[in-house]
Amino acid sequence: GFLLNVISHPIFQRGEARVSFIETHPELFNFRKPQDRSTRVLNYLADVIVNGNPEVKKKDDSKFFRTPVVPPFDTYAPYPAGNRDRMKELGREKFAQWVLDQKSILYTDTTFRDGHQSLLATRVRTQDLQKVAEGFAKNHPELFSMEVWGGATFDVSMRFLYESPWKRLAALREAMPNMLLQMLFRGSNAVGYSAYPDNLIEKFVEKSWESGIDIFRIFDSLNWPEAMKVSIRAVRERTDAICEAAICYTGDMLDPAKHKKYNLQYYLDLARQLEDEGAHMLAIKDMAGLLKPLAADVLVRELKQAVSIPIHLHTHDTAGIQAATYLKAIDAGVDIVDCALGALSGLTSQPNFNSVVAMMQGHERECPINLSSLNAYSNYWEDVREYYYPFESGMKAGSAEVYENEIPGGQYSNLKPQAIATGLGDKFETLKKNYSVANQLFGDIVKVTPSSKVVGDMAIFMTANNLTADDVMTRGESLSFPESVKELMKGILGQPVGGFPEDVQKVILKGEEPITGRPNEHLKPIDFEADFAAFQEKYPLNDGFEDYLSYQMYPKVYEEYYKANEQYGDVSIIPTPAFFYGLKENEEILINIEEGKNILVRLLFKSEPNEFGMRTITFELNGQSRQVQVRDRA
Ligand code: BTN
Ligand code: 3PY
Ligand code: ZN
Repeated sequence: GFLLNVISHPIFQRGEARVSFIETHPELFNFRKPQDRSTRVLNYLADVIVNGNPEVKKKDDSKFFRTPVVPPFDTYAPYPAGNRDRMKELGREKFAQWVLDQKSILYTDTTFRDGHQSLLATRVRTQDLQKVAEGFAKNHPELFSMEVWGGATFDVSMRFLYESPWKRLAALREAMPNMLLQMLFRGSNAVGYSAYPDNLIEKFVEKSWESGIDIFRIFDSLNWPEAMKVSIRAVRERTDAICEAAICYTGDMLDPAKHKKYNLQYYLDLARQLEDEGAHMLAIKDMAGLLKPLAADVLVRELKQAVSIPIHLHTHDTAGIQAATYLKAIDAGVDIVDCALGALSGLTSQPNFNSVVAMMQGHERECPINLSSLNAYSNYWEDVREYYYPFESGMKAGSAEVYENEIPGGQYSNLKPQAIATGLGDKFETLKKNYSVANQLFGDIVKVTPSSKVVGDMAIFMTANNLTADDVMTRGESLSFPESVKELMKGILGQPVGGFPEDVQKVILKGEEPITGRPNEHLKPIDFEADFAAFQEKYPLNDGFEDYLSYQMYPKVYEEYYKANEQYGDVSIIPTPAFFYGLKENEEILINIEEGKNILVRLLFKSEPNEFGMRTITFELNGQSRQVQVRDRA
C-alpha cells in the first residue's frame, strides 16, 4: 500500500522524493486494504522482469529449462522406519553403539547442504529441496542421515534468496520425519563469521534442536577444542541430539616435513580431547579434499584405536580421487561417509553417492541401496541444477592444484564471483596462489569458515594491491588491512596450534594487543528477554524467536531480508526460474500461494519506460488483467 502510494505519486516519479516528501504528504498513508499475497508476488516478478535479479550477473536468454521429474512415491503411504526412529527408540548413546556394531558402511547424503554449497554457491532454494524431500525419505530410509542445514545455508538463504532458514528446516523436518537431519555448526561462530556470546550459542543450539536438528556436526575453524566446548556441552545438556565433533583435516599427514604441525599425533590428540569433552561421534572434516587415500588408511586405522566413538568421514572431491579415499577409509573401518547425489557431486562437492554405491557392490561392507532410484533422483537434480547456471564456478575438471592452495570446496564456488565482484576476475590464478601465500603468512592455519574467509580476504587484498609476502612485512605500516584480517590476528577467531607468527601479528595489528583466551569470554551475555522485546518492536512482522536468532547472527542481512519480505511477502513460493529470470512474454507459471490455493500468472507485455522512467508490466492473473508499475533502474 504505502510503497505503491509513494511510487505512483508524481513527485516520486520525477525523482524528487525526499524524507520530507513522505512527512509532508500524509495522504500516502491512506492505505487501501493491505496488499494481498498475489499482488506482492506480481510486484516481485515485475521488478525482476524490468531490472533483473541482482544476483544474476549474466542472464542467458537462450536458456531452456526442462521440467525436473520428481521420482514417484506414495503420498498416502506411511513413512518406513528410518534411523530417526531407531535413535528415538535407543537413545543417542545406544544408537552410537548401534552404529559401531554395523558391519556395513553407512551413508550421509549432503545434497541438500554441502552439495549445492560447494557447486552452486549455496543458492538452491527451499522449494527445489522440498519437492523431493518426502519421496526421498520414503524411498531411502536406509540412509544414516541427511545433511540439510547450517554452514553457509543460513546466511545465503536470507541474504540472496530472501528465505527464512528456519522455515526451510521446518519444511524438511515435516517432509522427512523418519530421517536423521544433520547440520554443520561452526562452534563459537554458530552459523556466522565471528564470535558470539556463550548464551547465544546455547540458545541457538537449543532452538535448532527444537526445530528439527538431530545431529550437530561441530567444528572450530582453527581446530581449537577450547572454542568447541560451549557448543558441545549445549548439545549434550540441552538437547537429545547427537553431538558429532569434528577434526578439520589440513596439509598432508604423510608429508610431515612439509606440514610440520599437522601430523598423525596432532589429529589423534585432538580426537581424544573431543571424545573426552563428550562427543558422541567424531567427524573427520576434510573441507578442501586433501585427505589422500593412503593417508586416510593410516588416519582412520589409528583413530579407531584412539577413540571408541563412531567415525564419520567428510571430504570434497576437488582433486578427483576421493572415491579412492573412501574405499581405503572403509577398509580401515570408518563407520559413515558423506556423499552427494550424482548431479550435485564431484569437483568441489562430495564424492558421487550413486557411484560410491556401485563401487561398494560385492564389498564385504556393502550397504545395498537401490541404485536406479538414486539415479532417478540424480536426474531430478541434473535438471534443477540448470536453474542455477549463474552460480556455477566454471571449474570443469578435478584439479591437483588444491594440494597447493588448500581452498575449501565450500569456498571455491564463492571465491570466483567474489574475485569478479572485486574486479579481479582475470587474476584468479594469482588469487589462488596468494591464498596459499596468505595462509603461510598467518602461520599455516586450518582453513575453513570463517578462517578460510579471512585467508580469502587477505588473498584478495594482496592481489588487488599487487603485494608479495615481503611487501606485507616491509610496507605493512602503511597498508590498511581488511577488518577480518585484523580480527584474526587479534585472536577474535581463537588460537591456532602454536599461535600466530608474532612478527606478522605486529605488522597487521600496528601496536594493538592481541588476546589469547577465548574471544567469547569477553562478550557480555545477552539479556534475551529485553533484547527480544526490543527486536519485536523494531521488526513487528517477525516470525518469533527464531527470527531473533537470525537477526543476532546477521543483523544487516536480517534487515534486508525483513524489508524484502515486507515488500514482496514470502518469495520462496515463486518457482525458481521466475525468481531468478522473471517471465518471458506469454510465459505462464503456477504459484502455490498457500495450502490449497494456486494462482496462474502470465506475462502479457512490458511497456517502454514513461517520461519518469516507470514501466508498466501487464500480467494476467487467473485470467484477469493486472498492471504493475516499476521503476526501470537501468
Ligand atoms: C567458505 O567460505 O568456506 C564457505 C562459503 C561461504 C560463502 C558465504 S556467501 C556470503 C558470504 N560472503 C562470503 O564472502 N562468504 C560467505
Ligand atoms: C561451512 O562452514 O559453511 C563449511 O562448509 C565449512 O566447510
Ligand atoms: Zn564440506
